[in-house]
Amino acid sequence: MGILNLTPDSFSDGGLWLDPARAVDHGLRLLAEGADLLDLGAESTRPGGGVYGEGAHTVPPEEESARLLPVLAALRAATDAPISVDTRKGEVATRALAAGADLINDVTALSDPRLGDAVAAAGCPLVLMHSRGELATMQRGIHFQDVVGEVRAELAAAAARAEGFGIAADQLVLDPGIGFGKTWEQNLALIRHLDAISGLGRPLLLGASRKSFVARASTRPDATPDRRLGGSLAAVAWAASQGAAIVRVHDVAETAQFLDVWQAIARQGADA
Ligand code: HH2
Repeated sequence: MGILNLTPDSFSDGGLWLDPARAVDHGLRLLAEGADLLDLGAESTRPGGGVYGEGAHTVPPEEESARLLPVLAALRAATDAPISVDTRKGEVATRALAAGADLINDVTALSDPRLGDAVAAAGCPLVLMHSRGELATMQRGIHFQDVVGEVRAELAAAAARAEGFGIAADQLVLDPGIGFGKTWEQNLALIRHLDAISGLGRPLLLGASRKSFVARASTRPDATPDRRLGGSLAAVAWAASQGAAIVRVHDVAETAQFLDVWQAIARQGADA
């Protein structure tokens, strides 16, 4: 899944793709580089209370839609590849689905009931990502006793909530929410034990690309987001080895090559 952020303030690529024509070109480039699907986001969700200070500002649905819809419409006309829209707002999801989006990626796992209604009406896939608390403060006062077990239980509860909207279990993709209300060590534990979440029986998505835990866990804790590819690939390797269905990444060409070679080596092992 190639990330296309149509925002002025995303933590790693904010402001790069504000011009709709450039954004469309970048989306098509990500597909040419090997992405199987795109994730369009028009509101940054970087959490507050930690490394990102007060975090991202909430964007009104009108503004989010105005950033999103021209790019979505142009990409829809240019490609049949699946297009995901990263939004937590039912109003934006409804408009995006009407404009041809194929799936909705909700980092708040149905905080807006109208998003549940929109997905149920469309019958499309929905990514339910784990997070705790409000985006503005979620990096403060983090407390888990058993991060893997608690994230798994809370994702199971989110899946049950989705079914309450009439969303079928087979529409759901689950995501542990790396960086959302977790310490850097807890992020590492979730990646290491992703297979515990696959026990819920749904495909898994991992979004670790360029996140701050990558720098924190490395010998270069000051590495800026554009210098975190190596560590991001380590997370992709752990995701792939535990059967994750989707990795959400900024660096598509490098990740596609990494996975091609990883799989070729794995196949070689199977034949030997
Ligand atoms: N992470 C981000 C945004 N959306 N969606 C899912 N399902 N999983 C994630 O881990 C995830 C996500 C944050 O990354 P990014 O979009 O690069 O930054 P920002 O939120 O600042 O736009």
